[in-house]
Amino acid sequence: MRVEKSFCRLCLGMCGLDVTIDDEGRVAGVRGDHENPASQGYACVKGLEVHTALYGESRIMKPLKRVGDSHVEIPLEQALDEIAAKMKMIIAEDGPQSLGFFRGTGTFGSNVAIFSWPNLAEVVGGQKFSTMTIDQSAKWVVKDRLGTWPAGKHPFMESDVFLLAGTNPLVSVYCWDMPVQNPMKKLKEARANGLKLIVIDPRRTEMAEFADIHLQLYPGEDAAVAAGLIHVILANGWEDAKFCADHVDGLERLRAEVAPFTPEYVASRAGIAADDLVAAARMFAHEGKRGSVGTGTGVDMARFPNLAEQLYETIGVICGRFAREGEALPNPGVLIPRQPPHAEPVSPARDFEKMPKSRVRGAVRLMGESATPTLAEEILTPGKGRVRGLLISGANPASAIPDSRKVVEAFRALDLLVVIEPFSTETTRLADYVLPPKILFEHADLTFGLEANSMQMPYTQYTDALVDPPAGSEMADEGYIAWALAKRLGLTLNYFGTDLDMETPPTDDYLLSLLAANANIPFDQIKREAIGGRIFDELPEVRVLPPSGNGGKFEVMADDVCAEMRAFATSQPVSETLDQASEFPLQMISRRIREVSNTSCRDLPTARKRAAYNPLCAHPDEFAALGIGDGDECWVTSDNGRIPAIAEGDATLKRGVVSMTHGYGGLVGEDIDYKERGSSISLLVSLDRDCEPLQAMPRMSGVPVRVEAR
Ligand SMILES: Nc1nc2c(c(=O)[nH]1)N[C@H]1C(S)=C(S)[C@@H](COP(=O)(O)OP(=O)(O)OC[C@H]3O[C@@H](n4cnc5c(=O)[nH]c(N)nc54)[C@H](O)[C@@H]3O)O[C@H]1N2
Ligand SMILES: Nc1nc2c(c(=O)[nH]1)N[C@H]1C(S)=C(S)[C@@H](COP(=O)(O)OP(=O)(O)OC[C@H]3O[C@@H](n4cnc5c(=O)[nH]c(N)nc54)[C@H](O)[C@@H]3O)O[C@H]1N2
Ligand code: SF4
Ligand SMILES: [Mo]
Repeated sequence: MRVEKSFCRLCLGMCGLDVTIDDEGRVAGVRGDHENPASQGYACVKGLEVHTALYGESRIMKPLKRVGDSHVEIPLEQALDEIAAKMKMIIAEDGPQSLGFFRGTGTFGSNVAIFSWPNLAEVVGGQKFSTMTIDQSAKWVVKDRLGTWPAGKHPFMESDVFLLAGTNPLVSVYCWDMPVQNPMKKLKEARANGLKLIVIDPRRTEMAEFADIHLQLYPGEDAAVAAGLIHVILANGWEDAKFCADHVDGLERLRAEVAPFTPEYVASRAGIAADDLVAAARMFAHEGKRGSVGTGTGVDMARFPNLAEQLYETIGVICGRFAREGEALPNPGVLIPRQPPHAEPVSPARDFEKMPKSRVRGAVRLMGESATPTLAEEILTPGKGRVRGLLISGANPASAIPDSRKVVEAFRALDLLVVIEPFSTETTRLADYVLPPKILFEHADLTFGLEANSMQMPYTQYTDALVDPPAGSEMADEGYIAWALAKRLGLTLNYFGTDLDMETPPTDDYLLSLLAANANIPFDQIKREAIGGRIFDELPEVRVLPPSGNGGKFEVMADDVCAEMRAFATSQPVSETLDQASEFPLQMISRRIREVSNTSCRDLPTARKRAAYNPLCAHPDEFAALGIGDGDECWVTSDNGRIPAIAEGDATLKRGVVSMTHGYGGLVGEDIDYKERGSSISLLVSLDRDCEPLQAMPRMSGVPVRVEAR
């Protein structure tokens, strides 16, 4: 037995782990690494059982090829030959845009994989898809319409107030604006330093338990709440007037547009108390001096996501809550070095207006990606550019994309479906080829994705490959697969400006060295010193420079935002839809739980024991009003589908709101036992109705439903 340091890669937390390896060279157990300077011993229940996934029954051991209705094993190189031949044929017949490259959250399980698919798509000229456009695509829209402050927001740990809306990092271990490794510890530290917290969420979440003010709104009313907060801030002169004069365009227009959003009006729309709204505005903008606003999936999956996200970000803008001239950035960057930014905004680039739009529904492309909500239609709509071949890495879109009935129909219509996936999933069952990758402790890795997301200190971790893949398996990494396909297509793959040698397969270590090519610390030193994780606090601080004089302006009320504001103001308030006499009187939101991650980890021991199915949660009074008791079987129906569920009372939910965890259920059309596998809430969401017109983002939170006893 020996113990080695590594990190978990089941979610973006990338927690440091002590990995026990037995004499046969297999992982026998893992523990949170108390010496890891970032995660400080924290690991969630999934991480602690992660080794069981390595050797579990659902692990795919060899490349598979579909023959008729079943899969047979096929040697890797033969699979790659056949896949490349099919890709060539599709390109020759219909052009490279007929190939889609889909990247999911599983690519964060290997930091080389994060880049392999986009890089391959780039040289092939295919369409890029990812889960970001069924997640927080509104953030990309807002960057493009509001502008950015390159020096960044006030860091969470140095703030005296923070507003978090639609995010629950204590469970999700994910947030764009809060350090998430060991989030409870970080939150308690920040609170001990005097941080005040405002949480905006329809559920009294684990995070809301720590809030000084919890605005328990109806889902889909964030635009009202954010507009109301801005209204109160501007009405009292609590904005940073100097900052606005220097750096903001459109303030008077903003003032005019938020004028109708009085505390009383917002209170009646959103189901909160007017006094609480005013108190939150005061706490944030008047009493608090440092600190900003962070949002999560709750805001960006509900209706009017672009508007709501924009207004929340605008609160930070008008209060000038950004790192200013002379301040040191919290993280000078280890793998991704930061250049000293100037204390000024970059004007909105509106790149989404410059990219060609999708041929279906005219959805915009964001950051060069096609909109995932249009993928099924891209496949099913005849015409030039129809997606005929789809190559998926680290995703389970047959379950995760809303309206899975339509998605599965589309996947069945493909000429080529390739999935790089370690486990048997709903999507692998539809695939023509499945290529299993090495995972977790089987390959070397670097915490690149963590640094790119929320790491607010100069931290990085390197891990060696600690164990071999299971005996008798044939696995290939995403990096190798992308290289091998590019080679067969006669193309040269490029990582961060470096062309790969297309004669010699790249080693894992070489690809990682490219990830670290621009790092502030030489890769060799990282490999020596960051096993176990290391904060490189010897790196020189990066301080914010004075304005260059060529800076831009934030645009807080552009024409299209203004049009959305008016559409929202005239939309039916959620509070008016909750009448029991209406067809769909309740609002379904999703609920992340510690035991599973999206569609993943459902087969880990604790998930099987504690969370085999996903209950339907609602306030006990809600169930009482419906005549439904705890444990009763019921139906949940939306305008798009009906799923079975079992009721579980939960007083943390607002009346009128019900919640279930997403990622459960089986493949559409398969007969599964709900108590064993749960139900898919994807079936309740429509890809056609209630979408944000710009990027076709469906309404995935605040879905109108009806609940009846079964
Ligand atoms: N109704 C509803 N639907 C939702 C959501 C919701 O809140 N409500 N959330 C949405 C969000 S935010 C997202 S991001 C999507 C998630 O959508 P997906 O990314 O499609 O879902 P995951 O289950 O995270 O899929 C990750 C896959 O990667 C595999 N994997 C794990 N490790 C590796 C690895 O090292 N390499 C490779 N190649 N694969 C690996 C896992 O086994 C798993 O099958 O779901 C969305 N769907
Ligand atoms: N254990 C676990 N961890 C995960 C995942 C997982 O499935 N399980 N998924 C990973 C992924 S892919 C992502 S993107 C991140 C997401 O990370 P988060 O965005 O933090 O996701 P959630 O924990 O679902 O928090 C969303 C919150 O929004 C609230 N909400 C719902 N509707 C609304 C609304 O209309 N308005 C407001 N203001 N709030 C609303 C919900 O009640 C919930 O508390 O988590 C990641 N981490
Ligand atoms: S929070 Fe859990 S799943 Fe995520 S990295 Fe840490 S141990 Fe792994
Ligand atoms: Mo996500």
